[in-house]
Amino acid sequence: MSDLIAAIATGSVRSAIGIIRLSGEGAIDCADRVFHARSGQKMSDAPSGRLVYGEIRDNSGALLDTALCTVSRAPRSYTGEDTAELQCHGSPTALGAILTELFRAGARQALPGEFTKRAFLNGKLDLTQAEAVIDLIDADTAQAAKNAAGQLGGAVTRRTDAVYTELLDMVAHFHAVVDWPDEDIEDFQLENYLSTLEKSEDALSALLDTFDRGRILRDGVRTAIVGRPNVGKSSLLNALLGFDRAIVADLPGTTRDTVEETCVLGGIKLRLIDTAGIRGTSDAVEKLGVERSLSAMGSARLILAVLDSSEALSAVDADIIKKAAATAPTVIVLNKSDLPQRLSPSSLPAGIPWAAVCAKTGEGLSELSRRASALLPSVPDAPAGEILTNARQAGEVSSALDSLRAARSALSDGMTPDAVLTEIEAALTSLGRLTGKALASDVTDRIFQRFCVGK
Ligand SMILES: Nc1nc2c(ncn2[C@@H]2O[C@H](COP(=O)(O)OP(=O)(O)OP(=O)(O)O)[C@@H](O)[C@H]2O)c(=O)[nH]1
Ligand SMILES: [Mg+2]
Repeated sequence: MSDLIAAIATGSVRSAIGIIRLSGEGAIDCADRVFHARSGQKMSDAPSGRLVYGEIRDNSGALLDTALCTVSRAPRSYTGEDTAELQCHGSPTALGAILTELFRAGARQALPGEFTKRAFLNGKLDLTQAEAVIDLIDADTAQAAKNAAGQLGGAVTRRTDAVYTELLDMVAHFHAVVDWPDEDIEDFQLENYLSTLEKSEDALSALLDTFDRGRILRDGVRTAIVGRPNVGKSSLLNALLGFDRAIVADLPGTTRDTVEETCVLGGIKLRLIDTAGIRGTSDAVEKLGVERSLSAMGSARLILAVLDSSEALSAVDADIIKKAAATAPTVIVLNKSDLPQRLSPSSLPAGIPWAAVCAKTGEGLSELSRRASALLPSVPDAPAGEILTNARQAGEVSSALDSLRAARSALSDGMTPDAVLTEIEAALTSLGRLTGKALASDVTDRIFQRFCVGK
């Protein structure tokens, strides 16, 4: 067991309950030094998982809080070590004082993520699950939370494990034949494994295909709001956010710099970027703003091209729409729908979705949200957790896939089994890195399990 760590698990905001967690060598004894059960029972004598009511006192005996304490013993705990949890009142000041007492009693401050790191090192979670913990905590939308929860339940690993096991069988078979020539092991024929390779490739590429959607789930869609000055871009930003973030004024050229804010629209997280109105200008600062608008448009995943529908479509409007549509999926926003209309939707370029909106009242925003969602990738019916959201994980799946493709082309080029197997082992190493397991011991275990070498 590792050294004893302690931390406030519930953050530093005032709340009804605040939890302090202890894990490692001596966790339960340490809890006993500051926590005194009303019943007089020691936590070291309490059964695992039972909530015990009592008092927390400092080393001079002064009462710091009344609390519930629970202990879990290794290996049946979150970290796999002895742990104790103190459920105190959620006062950051009182929690700080209790933590200080625990430090006095032998614990040290846990580093960020250290409890989960220990859970991983002790085999309680694999790497994808450990990463899901932080994704779940950080999730901004219900869908993102659901997916992270699914990953925490091991959904990513379940998908890749089937591939890992089949490839491992293949490698183990090869090594068994080469390394144990005297054993009665069925001859290794690479061709017999062609369908395994194809199936594995399909499974990994289907998983990788979910990453585009996954990135959106986790990080949100970079969405640029662009248009001529004064068409109502900042008003649209404020309307989508539900609060006044950007300055709105009846003065063209109000927004000079880009303004970024996050909102959730139709269950999708958008990272909105309000930009300076695009026009030819001699003002040096405004010119810089316009350059930023164009660069925000260039890096956007979605563009909202705003027009003032109380005016006829101008050449600048048409140019902005053309640029936007050539850059990223675009929705035309016909703003100011409350004013007499001079812009007919029929004058808009065909094939680009549009929505009539009044940024002042919020009318039409749900239609806009439907049009925008329709442009974003969706994974129909992907069960929760089976969408890849993490760039590291996607990188490993992608390199495993590259290795499998290389293996298959080596096979069809008539290369030796050795050359093909090297690629497959590379794929296994990538999949092993995905979940955090080491390949060498897996191959050895498999050889003995499957082929009963030496009995
Ligand atoms: N009637 C009406 N006026 C609107 C609407 N949306 C915005 N406005 C007005 O249009 C003017 C310009 O709005 P802004 O949101 O500042 O426009 P902008 O596109 O951000 O302008 P710049 O930052 O200068 O590029 C303000 O007077 C707003 O009150 C709308 O839906 N209806
Ligand atoms: Mg503005």
